[in-house]
Amino acid sequence: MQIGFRWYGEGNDNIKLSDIKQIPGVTSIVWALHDKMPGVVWEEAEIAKVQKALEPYGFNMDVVESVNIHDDIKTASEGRDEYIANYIQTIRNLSKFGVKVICYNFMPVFDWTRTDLHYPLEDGSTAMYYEKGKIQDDPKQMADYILSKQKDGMSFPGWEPERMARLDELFAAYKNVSKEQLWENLIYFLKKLMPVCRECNIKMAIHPDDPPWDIFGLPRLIVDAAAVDRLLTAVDDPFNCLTLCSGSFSANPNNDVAAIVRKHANRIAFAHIRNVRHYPNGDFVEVSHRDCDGHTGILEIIRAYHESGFDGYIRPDHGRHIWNEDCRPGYGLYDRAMGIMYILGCWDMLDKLKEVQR
Ligand code: CS2
Ligand code: MN
Repeated sequence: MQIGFRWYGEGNDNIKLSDIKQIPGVTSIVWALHDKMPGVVWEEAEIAKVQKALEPYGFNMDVVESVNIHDDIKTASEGRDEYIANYIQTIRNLSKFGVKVICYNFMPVFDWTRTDLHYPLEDGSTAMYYEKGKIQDDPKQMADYILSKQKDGMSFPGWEPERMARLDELFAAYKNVSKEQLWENLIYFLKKLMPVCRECNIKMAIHPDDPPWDIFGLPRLIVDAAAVDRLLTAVDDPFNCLTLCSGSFSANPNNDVAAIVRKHANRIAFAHIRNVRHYPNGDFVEVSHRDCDGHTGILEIIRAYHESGFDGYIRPDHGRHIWNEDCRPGYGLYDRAMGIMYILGCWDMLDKLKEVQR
């Protein structure tokens, strides 16, 4: 298991690499070129800049999150093959820098969706909250709210203002895309990529839909264990992998993340550890990584990874905003650093127990 930490890049994140260096165990910076619109080739010179920034700290750049996918690929519109060719060129360019895993998602229009980015928790911190009743029929209202939270030019991945300005057009493009067609489009995309992934030794690791259900009438695919089975079977290739995001799946209390880990450990390239707490009406809030603070079953999930001999990348996912930190929603330094210590604490103890049991 290798620990990663998501960092948005110089000038795009208040967190410094020198801060991350002080968190025990971190070896990988989970990065992206956040100013690239979906569909555009990531050029070698741009990738080289990130490499140069990471080098002094000894961090590797093995995991990219995300190379976002153009809507024409998701909707099978006319630009799809051209955008797939660009994606393939990006894979080739990334491979020159030793990248091993590309995290991506196949969510129509929106990436993660929340209704309150700073919901007050009882301990005085704030965290991201999803109020089911608010996600009804007005996507614009939600998009405006999320966009209003972006400041100092730091846009949220998947929420590019340029795309959000074309919301009507985007919704129209998905109007005739059924769930089955979206599946076909995902499989078409992956099949085109697999030979290149093999050649470049880069795994494509899909992130589940967050939350794992349809919103605003848009179909969402990667929502439960059955969908994971379907994806991994439809393109049964060791380079077709998962980013198993515990918090995204467990927003639906029926999802058993540890069972997915046990079943598919060899196809999980990247693990996100996030804890959520559910409310009876279907709302949920993100909480600390400590098992008993939420309902995700963090201990069981970590145990499942450990027992499976997981040697992929793992990172803490969204955390709370604590100690008055001025940070990106869900992506502060402090709570995620504590998340890492929790993951490592569990992992080291499991290692120890295994050793004494020998
Ligand atoms: C989120 C997503 O759950 C998460 O990690 O912050 O934005 C995620 O990075 C993307 O959906 C991955 O493509
Ligand atoms: Mn995640």
